[in-house]
Amino acid sequence: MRVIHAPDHKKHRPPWEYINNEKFPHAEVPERIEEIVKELKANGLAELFVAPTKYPLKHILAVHHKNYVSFIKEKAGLNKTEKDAYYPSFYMMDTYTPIMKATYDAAVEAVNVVLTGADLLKKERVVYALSRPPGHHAENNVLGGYCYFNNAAVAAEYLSQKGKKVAILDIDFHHGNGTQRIFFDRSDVMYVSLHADPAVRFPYVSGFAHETGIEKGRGYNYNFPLPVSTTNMQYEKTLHKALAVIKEYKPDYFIVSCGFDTYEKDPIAAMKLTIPFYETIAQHIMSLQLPTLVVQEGGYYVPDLGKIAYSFTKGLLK
Ligand code: Q9C
Ligand code: ZN
Repeated sequence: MRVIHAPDHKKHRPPWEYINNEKFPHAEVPERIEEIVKELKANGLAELFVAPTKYPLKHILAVHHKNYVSFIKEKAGLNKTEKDAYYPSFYMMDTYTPIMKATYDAAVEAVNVVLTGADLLKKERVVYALSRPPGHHAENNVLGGYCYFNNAAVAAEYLSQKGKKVAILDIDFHHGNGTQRIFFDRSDVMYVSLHADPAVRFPYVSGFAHETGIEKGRGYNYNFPLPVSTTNMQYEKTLHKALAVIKEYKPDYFIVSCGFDTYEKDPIAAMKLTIPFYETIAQHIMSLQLPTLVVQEGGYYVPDLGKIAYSFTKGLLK
């Protein structure tokens, strides 16, 4: 196992999110990742850490429209200090996802983190990519939900070359509308997601069970919306169903969009999963015995993020 981590994300610090005109301190802070790093290292896993290598922009452009990519770069460049925040008027789905001076570089680096992880799957059975900012809400030309470039989607596109099949399991609290949309018409990348019912939770507009794919992608998209206050036991039952679907697909690679906002104390979510249960989730994931790339998505209760990630990691290492 390897853990990929890089420092550039720290300068990307969105100050506020606006929810119905009201201003809230932003949940997606740099300390999220640093807490995970601290705890994994404190538990003797420091030697697993590697820095990312740099990849050409073409891998991002394979998933995102070129005008969208240059929009983020250009607007980031307009900010004078690291505290300036640009709330875009185009290419956006919400008022939660400002472009900061460091956003473009951080988002590019997050992609480098996951691509480095993808390449390491040649010799590792599992890699944990500590990507930040997160990615699964970002569509081809839409940012939102704290996401700019869709890290998991770029990795999936990269790994799906040469006729390989990739399955993405999304266990973030929120539906990954971006990832779903990017692969909705494709059969070589399957998207399977467990998330809070979108009728009542972000992103509201997608994640319903009837969304099963279009054209060639029909039958390769699976949504498992869950009650907002889902417990370990309910979650595990649905996880079994999701993993059975993936097993039957027989993918060459397995990507896990891994959010820890399903945790019982998460400040922006409401599920009831407990710290030891993340080890169980990871064990179920590893039971598929596939080359597995874990991509960090959400998770906002900073004081316990390290413990959650360590619990999850123990399951990956079993
Ligand atoms: N009151 C990720 O976990 N905020 N993004 C909703 C509703 C948006 C979460 C606020 C949540 C986005 C990657
Ligand atoms: Zn989330």
